[in-house]
Amino acid sequence: MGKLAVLSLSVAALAVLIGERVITLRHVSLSYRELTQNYLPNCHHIEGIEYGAEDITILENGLAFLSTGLKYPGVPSYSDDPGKIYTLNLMDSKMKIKAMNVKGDFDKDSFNPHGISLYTDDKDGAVYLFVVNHPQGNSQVEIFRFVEDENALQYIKTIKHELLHNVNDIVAVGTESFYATNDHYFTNGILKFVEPFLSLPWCDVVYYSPQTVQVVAGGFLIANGINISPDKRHLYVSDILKHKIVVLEIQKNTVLSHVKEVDVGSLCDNIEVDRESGDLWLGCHPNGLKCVFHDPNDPPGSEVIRIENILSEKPRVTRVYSDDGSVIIASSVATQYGGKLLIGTVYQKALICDLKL
Ligand SMILES: [Ca+2]
Ligand SMILES: [Ca+2]
Repeated sequence: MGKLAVLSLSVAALAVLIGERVITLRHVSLSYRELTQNYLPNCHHIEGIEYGAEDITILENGLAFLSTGLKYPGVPSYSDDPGKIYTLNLMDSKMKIKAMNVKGDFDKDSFNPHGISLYTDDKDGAVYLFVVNHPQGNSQVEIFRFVEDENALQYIKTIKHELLHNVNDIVAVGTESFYATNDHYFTNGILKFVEPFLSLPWCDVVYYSPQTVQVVAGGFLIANGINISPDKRHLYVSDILKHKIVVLEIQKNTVLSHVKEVDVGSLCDNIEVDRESGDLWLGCHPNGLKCVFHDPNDPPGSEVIRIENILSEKPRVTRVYSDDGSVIIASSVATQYGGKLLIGTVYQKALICDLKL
């Protein structure tokens, strides 16, 4: 066969591959989906949040922690300022955020917080905030102790490990131990783009303790949210491009068994778990393609999904809130407390609404 014929065949094969990939990615990103608006009463933006609150979690007493100002490849960033952690007291009708002061030998200028998780030590009641941090684009986990009377975070330690290479979210299970999700397999910029383009399911969940670090679950397309059931027996992992929440049972810290996958029909990001009912609250992207292009004239919308009775044979998946992006863009987390629903986003605002359950 002549060189020209080989070249022609190669170009044709590449064109077929790219065409197949484009069609697949349009389905994966749910780009055909029509969103039905579904609003809640008394929604308003949280004053002072303009550059995202990618993750939010709430203490038992109603104090919410917001991880803000994320800078991440492929995600717009409208501020050069370092990221910050804010608190918002949901028991206080003023609903004003407060920036947390970070104490100790910690580099605040490169702080780039992403997923967060709270852990309360049963022994002494001390509260720890675990934060995924990306200084200079790296991945590491910071552990802080919450100093309540000063609304401050006392820096304790930084954890880096080669298995914690693309950490997105985290759930703390001890004062120094956690499960974390990697949202990519590769660390190289081009390969990180190729990985989801080829739908390579190579993302994983890592268990970390001072004694043991190991991959405990794999096969995720992009694992970008993780949390634990109130009885600490099950882990929930969001596999955003498969539109599924994966349920894993913790046999031992390092031994997980696959229980089931629940379809959510949306690209869900972080997972918050109601400590009383065990319900899952999910901040989701209804249209992934719009998230990639983030055109201000055709913005990505937002969606909040609740899953009740996830361990039963018939989990109930409910769309609690939907917006086409005219109110809030690219929601990544939703969590509720005392009749209020908080919605955070990757790079834009945060919203608080009344919840009618
Ligand atoms: Ca989280
Ligand atoms: Ca996330």
